[in-house]
Formats: sequence, structure tokens, C-alpha cells
Amino acid sequence: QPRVFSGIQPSGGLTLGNYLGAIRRFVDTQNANRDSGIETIYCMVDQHAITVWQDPAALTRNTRELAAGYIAAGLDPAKSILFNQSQVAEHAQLAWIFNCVARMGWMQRMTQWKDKAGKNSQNASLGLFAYPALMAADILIYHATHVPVGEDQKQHVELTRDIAAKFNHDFGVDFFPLTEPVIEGAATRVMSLRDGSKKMSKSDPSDASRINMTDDADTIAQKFRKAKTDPDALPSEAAGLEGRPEARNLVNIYAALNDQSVDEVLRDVGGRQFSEFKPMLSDLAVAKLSPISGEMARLMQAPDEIDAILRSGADRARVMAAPILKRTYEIVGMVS
Ligand code: AQP
Repeated sequence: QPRVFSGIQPSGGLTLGNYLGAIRRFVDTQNANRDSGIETIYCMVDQHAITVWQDPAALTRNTRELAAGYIAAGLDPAKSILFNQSQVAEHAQLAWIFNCVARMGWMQRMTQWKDKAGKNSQNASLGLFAYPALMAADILIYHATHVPVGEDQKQHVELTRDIAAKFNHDFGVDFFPLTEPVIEGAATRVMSLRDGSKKMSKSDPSDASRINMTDDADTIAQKFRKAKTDPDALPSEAAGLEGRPEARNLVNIYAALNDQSVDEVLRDVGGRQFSEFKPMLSDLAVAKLSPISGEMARLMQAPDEIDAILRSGADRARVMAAPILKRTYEIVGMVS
């Protein structure tokens, strides 16, 4: 039976990249599977967030804001299981087993580790290094078969398959499934508005590099107006975006927001200057995002309700996770 799991870190406010690359697709997956009995499980991965320093008050606020973002975008606690990772202890318990299955060399090859640890990797947390083993546990504690993610997380989902395969091989079992990353749509990699070679990220020090889901209409318009571009007009087909990363990024964002292909967008806007295209993009973004940010703001007025939704999601998640952890311990030979 297919089962879907994915998560987002409450390591800052939600960005347009998180929305287009992840949340919007979580909603589509939930709705497509509404009557099929396939479980869709979406987590706020707070234990991943603390692999780099998080101010405690900000972590609390960001976790609730992320939950509000999930719900405002269309995730329904009656249809999907929504919870925060630290409330289901089985994730961390399975992660320990996987820390003992995964190899140091596998972790060292991860591009996210290299990017985030930087040159001073001796000073990075042990948790940041082991991040992919916890992510494998998040997925496999539910025997999830499909993980909708943005392009940047593909390598970690592949590592999850390696961990599952090594566990199955080492213990001579066929227990953990080999999970598939699901990377689809026009915006699997939304880039920074200031640098077309860097992905848009909630932890980028420059707020101008990203659209936050909570930005108001004026801020969105100003950020797109200032977004880096080149001096040429837009081409009339996708091939003309070759070697123009900033132009490609803005067209990709437009296409994703408007549910169109890049070629369809360029058929309409090809030949126009950015001075004309950017206001079109801002208007579209405001039209699509403002209902979500309005609903997020409303939900944030009632943090107790958000916490109650997360608690009941965690109760449902634990029911699925506990037997899988129990069986894992038996396979490993732990006495219970
Ligand atoms: N720029 C992006 N384009 C498309 N998808 C993206 N995702 C993140 N950025 C983009 C997708 O969002 C999901 C959640 O990601 P995450 O919060 O767990 O971690 P991340 O990928 O490291 O995201 P950020 O925003 O860059 O966070 P920080 O700055 O804390 O590292 C994933 O499915 C991811 O692919």
C-alpha cells in the first residue's frame, strides 16, 4: 500500500520556494488520494531545525506558523496527519538505529552537509552531520513509499533508500521499503531573487532574496521589482532561457503560480521587457498568496487550536510508528 510522508523545517518563515516546491504539492497529493485510503503524513521537523541554532521563542513561533501555512494552503487535519516531529519519539529512536547502519562516508558526500557546514565543519553540530539518518527515520518509521520534495532534497531521499537497503541486507530481512522521491512541477527549484545560482532559502541572510509567505502585497511587489535580471527581453520559447538563470527563475515562478508550462507563459509574454513582466508576476503572486497569508494570520491568533491539531496528529502518527519501531528492535535483537 503506498504511503506518503514529507516534512518542512520550522527554521524560519515559509518561503515561496517551500510553497511551490513542497506544500502546494502536499495539498495536491492529499486531494488526489482523498478516497483511496492512502495515508498522507506531513510533519514539522523541529528536530531537524535545531541542527543549527534556533532561538527557542522563534522555534515555537515558526513551528506554529508552519502548521498555519500547511492548513491555510489546504492541508486538512481530517484528511492528512499533521504533527511536529519531536512529539513522536519513535523518529529519534529509529534514527539511532540508522546512525549505526549509515556510514560516515555517505554523510560526508551530502551536498547539504557541505553547504551548511561550510569550511569550518569541525564546528558544525553532530546533528547536522547525522541529519540524513534522522530524515530516513522520519520516512521509514511509517514505511512511507513516496516523498514529495523539491530538487534539493533528492540526494537525501536516495540516501534513505541506501539506508533501507543496507538494513534489509545486514539483517537478512525485507522490512523497509525503498522510498521514491517525487519531484514534479515547474518549480522544483525556486532560486534566490538576488542570485540565480542559489536556491531561495528561509535562512538566507538577505530578506530581499526570497518571498515570504507572510509578505504583504507592497513587499512582494518591491522584491520582484528589485529582483536581479538581465537587460534582454523575454524569449518566446523555453530554449531562449538557456544561460539566463534569473530570467528562467522568474518565468518558472510565474508558470508554477499560474499552473502553466514555461512555453505557454513565454507564448504570452515573449518579447516583453522585465519592466513589464515583473508587475504581472507581482500581481499574480499577490493574487495567489494573499488568501493563504490572510488565513495564516487568522490561524496564528489561536495558537491553542494549532497545538491541539498537532497533538492529535501526533497521537495518530504514534499508532503507526510504534509497531514499526517494535519490529525493528526485534530484528536487531533488542530484548523487550
Ligand atoms: N528554493 C526551493 N525551491 C523548491 N523547493 C524548495 N524547498 C526548499 N527550498 C526550495 C523544499 O521545501 C521542503 C522543505 O525544506 P526544508 O525546510 O526541510 O529545508 P530546506 O530544503 O533546507 O529549505 P530552506 O527553505 O532552504 O530552509 P533552510 O534555509 O533552513 O535550510 C523540501 O521539500 C524542499 O525540497
